[in-house]
Amino acid sequence: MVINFQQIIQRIYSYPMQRIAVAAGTDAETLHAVKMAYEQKIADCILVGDERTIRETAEKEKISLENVEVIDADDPVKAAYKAVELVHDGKAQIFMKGYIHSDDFLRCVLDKEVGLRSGNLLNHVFILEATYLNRLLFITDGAMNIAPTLEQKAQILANTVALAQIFDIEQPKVAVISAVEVVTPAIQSTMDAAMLSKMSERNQFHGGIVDGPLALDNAINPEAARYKKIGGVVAGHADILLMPDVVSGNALAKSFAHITGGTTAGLIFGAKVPIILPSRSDSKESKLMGMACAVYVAGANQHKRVKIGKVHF
Ligand code: COD
Repeated sequence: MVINFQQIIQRIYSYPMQRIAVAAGTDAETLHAVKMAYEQKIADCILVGDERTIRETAEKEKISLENVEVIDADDPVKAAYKAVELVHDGKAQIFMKGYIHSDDFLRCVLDKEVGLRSGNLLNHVFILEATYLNRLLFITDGAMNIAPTLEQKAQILANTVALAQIFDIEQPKVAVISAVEVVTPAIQSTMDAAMLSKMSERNQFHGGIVDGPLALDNAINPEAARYKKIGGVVAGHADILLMPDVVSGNALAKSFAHITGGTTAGLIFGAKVPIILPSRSDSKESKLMGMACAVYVAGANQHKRVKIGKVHF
């Protein structure tokens, strides 16, 4: 089982080198991450974006772009389309967001002609290096599906269980998060959580052990679960947190990064290739770890063909 980002970096050294096409890779943190990825042999990158801005930023930050290909595109959306085409045409294996709004970037991922759709629902997963808990935590969906329906939540769970299994968590424990741990008709997310738990018990979607509703404290902290007398194998030990909506998912992951100083990696999963979707304000370390995780997932795909389970209704 992978418990930190350093282990991921060690594992990808045995994988073939991957190329990442970076859409609007014009900002300092992205350029630092690209440089570190090259130096640490994590990945090669192609920067697509306003070339003048890229070169000026690199000079100001004293970053050498000697080994990095740069393709000029004068605005972020055009850059994203040029970059996704490189992936679509097999000239790069991974797609990454640079200094562009997430919705513009995602529309390009979903483009019917040059995008990276696979027929699956795509979802975003923040992978947190939760050193205090001594494991990786997978938080979904904090960046793509704004207000998922019950059906979409089930598919997001099936996707994320498959992702966690790539990280050698064979039977991921999934907590469906709400504000309370009792089914409360006034809080829709508790109702969805109860239904997802039952659907999981009835094998309506693949893998994982699902329980909910759980509140954040009793999902990840065994003491809190014991104190509130919540039994079961998931309470206190969750690997995956399914959040009620994009606002709560996004706020939880960003509070980890910006209040505790923790490192997160942001991926879109379920597309034809792994996609790195950090927040524009993420640190270079977070962006680099996103790259490492995406390379790891791409390598795992080539080695053992990852299977995403379908949801049955
Ligand atoms: N997986 C697969 N296909 C999808 C998905 C998905 N998650 N979402 C939409 N589609 C397909 C639809 O089936 C349809 O064919 C097409 O894409 C358009 O769907 P719409 O009309 O819902 O698409 P948009 O363009 O209005 O919205 C899609 C976005 C992903 C842009 C939107 O959901 C969004 O803005 N998400 C939040 C992005 C964001 O701002 N995140 C901020 C945090 S960093």
